[in-house]
Amino acid sequence: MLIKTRAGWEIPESQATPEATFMDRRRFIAAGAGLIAGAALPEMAFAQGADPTLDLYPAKRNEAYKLDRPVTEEELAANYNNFYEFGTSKDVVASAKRLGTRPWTVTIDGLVEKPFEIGVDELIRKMPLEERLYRFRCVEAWSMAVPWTGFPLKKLVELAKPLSGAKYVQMQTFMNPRVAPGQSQRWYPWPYTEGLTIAEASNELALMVTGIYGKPVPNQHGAPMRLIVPWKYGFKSVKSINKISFVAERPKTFWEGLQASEYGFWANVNPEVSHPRWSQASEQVLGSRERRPTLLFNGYGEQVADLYKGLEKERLWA
Ligand SMILES: Nc1nc2c(c(=O)[nH]1)N[C@H]1C(S)=C(S)[C@@H](COP(=O)(O)O)O[C@H]1N2
Ligand SMILES: [Mo]
Repeated sequence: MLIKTRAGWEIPESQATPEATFMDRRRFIAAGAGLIAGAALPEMAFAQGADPTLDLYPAKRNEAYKLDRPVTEEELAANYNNFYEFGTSKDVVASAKRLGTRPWTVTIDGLVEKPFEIGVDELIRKMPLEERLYRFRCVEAWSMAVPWTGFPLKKLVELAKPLSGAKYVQMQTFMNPRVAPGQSQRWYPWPYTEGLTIAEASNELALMVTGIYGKPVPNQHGAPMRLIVPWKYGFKSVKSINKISFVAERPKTFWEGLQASEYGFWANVNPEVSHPRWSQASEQVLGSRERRPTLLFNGYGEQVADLYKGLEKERLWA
């Protein structure tokens, strides 16, 4: 039994400025109208055996990726999550356990030589897994630093063999309101989708994540496979992906569909560009009383700034 007390680093409710704030108001209105669904869902427990890829962990760490701060404690990162499919609180561990992550089929389609489906374990075994220490910055102005295990998204792009007309990669989360109560809340544009340009997806930093802290990634962090793009705000790093589509037009993302004025397509981290409702100049480091200055591109400018040359007219920051 976890006793809930507020840790020193937790942001008091009065100061919290989460992505959900404006939605809470809408939900309140909907609740009043009796529209809330999903509250009476049967508890569905999925008996899951050992992860079929367990033997691949821990993967060898790639020492090229260094941190400027301590690694966040595993317990903290694992219990402070955003996964709206399972509710808007940070406490989704129990709820996310309902998601069955095996068997898990990933569909690769759109403008590719030949669309295909592949089981996630077969895909993971085809790919070169490595561990990387990355900083992570949520648009809500908290941050962490964790060891992810995964493979460069670039390798998956190569496997998919996109046609020349493909300009963007769209990644989509599973859709199953029976296990994910949040998906019964119809004012959200489910399923959760995110997108990158092919150039961004082919950047060395874009990591398809299958593990964290030297183990397969647990459900609340986006099992069995999620994206991590550490130079962008956290909402770009879509969880529990089951479909990857190569497309010609810029895909509309979940957060754009919800509130385009606050959450755009590019969403690169920039301390000088405030969110409409709060400053992005500094961040609350999980597990510490410290606020740190936020870095341009979350400190990854050297690797990614070139991607945005010639795009200065775009709204590159969230
Ligand atoms: N499918 C899905 N992916 C998601 C989210 C979500 O609600 N659903 N939240 C995003 C946000 S806002 C953040 S900050 C990160 C949080 O990742 P973590 O819980 O593993 O730290 O996941 C991102 N990916
Ligand atoms: Mo976030």
